[in-house]
Amino acid sequence: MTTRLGNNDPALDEGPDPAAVFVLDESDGLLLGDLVTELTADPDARIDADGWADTARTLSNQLPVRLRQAVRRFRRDPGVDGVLLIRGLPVAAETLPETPRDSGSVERRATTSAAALMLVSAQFGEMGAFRQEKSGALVQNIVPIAGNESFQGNEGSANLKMHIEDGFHQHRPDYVGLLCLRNDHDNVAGLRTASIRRALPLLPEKTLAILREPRFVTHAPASFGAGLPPASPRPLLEGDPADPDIQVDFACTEPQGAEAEAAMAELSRALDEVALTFVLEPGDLAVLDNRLALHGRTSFRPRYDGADRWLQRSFMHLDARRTRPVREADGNVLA
Ligand SMILES: O=C(O)CCC(=O)C(=O)O
Ligand SMILES: [Fe+2]
Repeated sequence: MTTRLGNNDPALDEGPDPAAVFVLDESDGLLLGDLVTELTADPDARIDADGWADTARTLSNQLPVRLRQAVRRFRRDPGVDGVLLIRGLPVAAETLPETPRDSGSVERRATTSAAALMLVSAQFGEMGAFRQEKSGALVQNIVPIAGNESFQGNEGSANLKMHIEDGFHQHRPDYVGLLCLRNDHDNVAGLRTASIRRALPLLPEKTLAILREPRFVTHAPASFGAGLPPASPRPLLEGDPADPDIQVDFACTEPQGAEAEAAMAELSRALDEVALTFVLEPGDLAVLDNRLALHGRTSFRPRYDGADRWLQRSFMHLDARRTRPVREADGNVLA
């Protein structure tokens, strides 16, 4: 993994807060390997069926203590960057199949990387997915799709604008996990993140006051398909003015009027200035606190030859009870 700050000032090339990087050591790896073996033993097992995720949740309590401590700390205080980078997860790089090329690609089989992703995700919260996106699968493949190069969504390969995941949705995930299985051929695709905690001091109070008013409409992203009710105007910053939550999608949020538009442009500039870029390596899992940190992606050139960039994504909610009204039969899929 390499990281750099978004302002391209080499003097500031310090990457994320060091406390926000967790590297699995050899004994952690062995322990995690045993849990993965247990979850992947049955070749017919399906992640989204038959209580597989329940087993993953139970087994996740046997993850290395150091890792569970880091996750618990991050849940209490996600730090100035709102991202925890966990390095060294098993992804079976030697036997990894070709990068999927189908639109809407998901992983239903209990593969090594999917099992590792679910085990760690289960310590952050309840794994969930939206029925309207990626068919509600808990493990979603993030891969470039031919013909969708300029798409503002996970199937594109052009610069992907900064966004909170599912900012339009009442039950947007509290955490998003992105596990790298394979980076792009040129090793230039970067996950970008930017936290409101870092950007806040750069914004004048006059601008912040506008961002706290309900003057912004966030629409569902293209990946959600059509048929959702129209969104109503909301603030972009909510909660304690000194440490607010942020909800904005620079591809899907529409400011209402010139003043709101100018404030949103200022917010965008401030976030760009503090953004981090992570060129992830296989086995790197970035977990974002979706209340504080936006994410996006730099552009890259896919070849569609089976060796393209491949991430697996998970969503986590902190409270299963809060999402219960929209989860059918108390399952993992949000309607
Ligand atoms: O490709 C990436 O690094 C991030 C894509 C993205 O925004 C997502 O999968 O939610
Ligand atoms: Fe995203």
